[in-house]
Amino acid sequence: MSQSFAKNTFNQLKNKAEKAIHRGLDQHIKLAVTGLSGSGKTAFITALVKHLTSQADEKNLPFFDVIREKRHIATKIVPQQALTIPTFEYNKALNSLLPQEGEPHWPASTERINTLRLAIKYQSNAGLRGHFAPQSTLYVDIIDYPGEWLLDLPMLEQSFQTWCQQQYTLLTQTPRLHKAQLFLEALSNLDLNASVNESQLADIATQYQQLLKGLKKETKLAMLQPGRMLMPGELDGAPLLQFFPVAEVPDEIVVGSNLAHLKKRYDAYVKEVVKPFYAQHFRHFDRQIVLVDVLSALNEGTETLYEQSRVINQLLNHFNYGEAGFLKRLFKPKIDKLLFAANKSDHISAKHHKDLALLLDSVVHEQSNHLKFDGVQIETMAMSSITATQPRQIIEKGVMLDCIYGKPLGENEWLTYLPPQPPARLINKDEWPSKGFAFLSFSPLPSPDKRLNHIRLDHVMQYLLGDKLT
Ligand SMILES: Nc1nc2c(ncn2[C@@H]2O[C@H](COP(=O)(O)OP(=O)(O)OP(=O)(O)O)[C@@H](O)[C@H]2O)c(=O)[nH]1
Ligand SMILES: [Mg+2]
Repeated sequence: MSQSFAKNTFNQLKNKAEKAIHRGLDQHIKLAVTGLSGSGKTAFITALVKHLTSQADEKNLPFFDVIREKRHIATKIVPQQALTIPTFEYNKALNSLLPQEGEPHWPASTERINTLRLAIKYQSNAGLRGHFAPQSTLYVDIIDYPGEWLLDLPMLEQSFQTWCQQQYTLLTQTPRLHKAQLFLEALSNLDLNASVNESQLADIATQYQQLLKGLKKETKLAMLQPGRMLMPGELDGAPLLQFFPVAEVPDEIVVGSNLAHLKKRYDAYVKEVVKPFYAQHFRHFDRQIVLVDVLSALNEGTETLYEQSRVINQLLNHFNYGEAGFLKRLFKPKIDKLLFAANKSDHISAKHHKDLALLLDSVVHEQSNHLKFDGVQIETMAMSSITATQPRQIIEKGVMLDCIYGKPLGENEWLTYLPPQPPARLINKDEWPSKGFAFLSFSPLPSPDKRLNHIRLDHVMQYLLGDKLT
């Protein structure tokens, strides 16, 4: 009997110790904000900081437990841990959304990697019950980066040969084919087996870069590689970037030939650019939000929507997932909670948010099924980091219409408009509406009281951080 008493006491102590260590370990988390270019990463981070640092009230964030339970003390940006990476320019982003004077505008597209650390000070539940550590701080590390750079991650597993097969095939199909004519013509004049001709390679690489830039500007196609051709950062003009896909790469390549040079540059790009970027910044996350701009993809049609779906599913292969017991996390952090967010849901009426979430659910179904099996918690939500519209109900011919009101991007007039209903699952070409979809984009709303509005950002915070703030 005394033995079992001792065992029970020991177990209780062990439990307590584990809980204490657990609490200690949970003081830091790394949040992966993932999304293709234009999906809303920078806007999301700006909104997260703004709401936590200056709008953290119950009315604004009712579904974030730490706020609703009045346990949030204060949040602020604190010095980051990574000293070699520039700091996220929060004030710059906020000033463009809430300017002292003039029209608000969206923050610019991100050109280099940057980071930010948030400290959330709160009253722990344990503290409320009269135990030790009444106040705790959760540090949240976030990085922001050009979405284009994310597109390179699949290249980590591809040889020059397999990359060419994939990319060249895409260039010879709709919707790329007619835009790729000039590049394909220039390529047909290149003798791959001839001795290297640096200037010809540079010219064709420039053509390829123009093609990628044109595709980026005019479409929402997601498979545009190499990403640094679109957003070179410090690599602008480097020979490392002067490569492009060719029709066929034989197993044996003539030494010193044009083809040998292309392969060498591809290999160097993967080894010296993609790998270090991945190794330094894309490991060791604890939580992840994947922002997806499903509505813009719908605007363009089936090819874009399916390509976006393929790329997102592929990208997720590059993060570490799994159940994160405290010992496991100590040695190898893993993402144990993942949120797929159908962003910019303020572009549609509220009654269709559910359809949007269901559509995203079917876009990511392949990976999420797989990850759920491995014990990862997954949720899909329609949200908006920064709402740019207001709901308006209009009665037309006796029927109540749920419209939205806002200023379409690049226009001067305000508009009340009835947005289309998104499909509630991935639809194929035959099911696609004959006129396609036409969702509008909007400028940010002016805000005299200097507050930002959101849709379900509090649900997002609760899902990603709530359990770390108990
Ligand atoms: N209506 C609405 N539009 C948004 C929202 N978030 C982003 N946008 C729009 O999407 C655009 C891109 O958002 P960013 O936050 O710059 O996207 P990003 O993922 O950081 O893009 P890169 O820096 O290019 O990788 C913005 O300029 C806005 O037009 C949102 O919550 N609501
Ligand atoms: Mg950005």
